[in-house]
Amino acid sequence: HDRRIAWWREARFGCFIHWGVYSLAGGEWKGKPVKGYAEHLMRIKKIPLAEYKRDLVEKFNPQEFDADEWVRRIRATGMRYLIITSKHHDGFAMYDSDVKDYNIVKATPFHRDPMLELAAACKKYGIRFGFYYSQAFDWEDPDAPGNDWDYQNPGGDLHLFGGTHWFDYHPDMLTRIRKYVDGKSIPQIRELIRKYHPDILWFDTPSKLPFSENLRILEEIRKIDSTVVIDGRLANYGEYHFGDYQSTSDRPQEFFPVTGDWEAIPTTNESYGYSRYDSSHKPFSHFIRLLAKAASRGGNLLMNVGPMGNGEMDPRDTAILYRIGLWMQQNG
Ligand code: JFZ
Repeated sequence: HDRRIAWWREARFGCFIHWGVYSLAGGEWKGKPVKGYAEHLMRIKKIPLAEYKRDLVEKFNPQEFDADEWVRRIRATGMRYLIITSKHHDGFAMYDSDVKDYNIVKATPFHRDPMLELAAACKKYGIRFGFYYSQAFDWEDPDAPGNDWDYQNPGGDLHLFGGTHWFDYHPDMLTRIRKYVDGKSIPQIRELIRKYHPDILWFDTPSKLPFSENLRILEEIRKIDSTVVIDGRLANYGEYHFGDYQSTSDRPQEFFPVTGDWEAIPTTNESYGYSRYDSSHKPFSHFIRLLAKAASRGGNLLMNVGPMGNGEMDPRDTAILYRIGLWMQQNG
């Protein structure tokens, strides 16, 4: 564990990126602003899969995407690692997957693999690289928890605290959950490891799967990769977590714990995915203070940005990154 996490302990500052076909909608649906996390669009508006495909997937063509430019910007900000959404809750793979055709190379007019390009750019500029992967929620898979509009599957709401153990009341879901985990989650995680050799894997919303399933995923990862760093949201049981470090809540004022290896994940505004109507961006000085606070308490800051559907970063985000970079240059 100590050897595995050594680079992460020194890194201190990283870039979290939420980018997917939902970025094209940018927090707007049928001409109206949508409240909440922009990456939760499909769930919030209960968009049928067929419509989500037709209006977002088949239109996703981020021609302005330039991996080199993103990574140079991240490096200039003083960030030392990058974690990007390889698959968020919508179930859509932002990389070339052999497991399912529901991915950016096979299902969009873009036909490129941005994760391959980012992995190469990170290697070139000495930035550690890894993936967010939604192992639990998957609104595309008919057997996964979460989609109660196409499939009537339970576990639909985010229900972070109140909705745990929902599967105890739906024993019928257990075999189907296993089918999803064995048919999509584990094979896709394996392929991410084999194809892109990530330094870190970031999992989320563990309460959407039985603990035993999350643990099984962890075991499968460790069978083929003993060095990839794993966040604490994959398998946790109350206070105990089986990852390499603990992820705090998204609210940085609740920075916890103050001991052990931990990471906070503030986003620039109130949404992780790009939202054109959310202009609640904090000043750059806010993040400098968070960084100092985290570092002084032995934690990392994984600061989130939400690039746009055309592949460019949001100018409101890059303005903040630029100012942080200047400060880092002067105060190192
Ligand atoms: C989850 C995701 O649902 C969200 O879209 C985003 O990816 C974020 C990083 O993680 O949302 C959460 C999960 C946990 C908490 C808050 C938001 N929490 O514990 O406070």
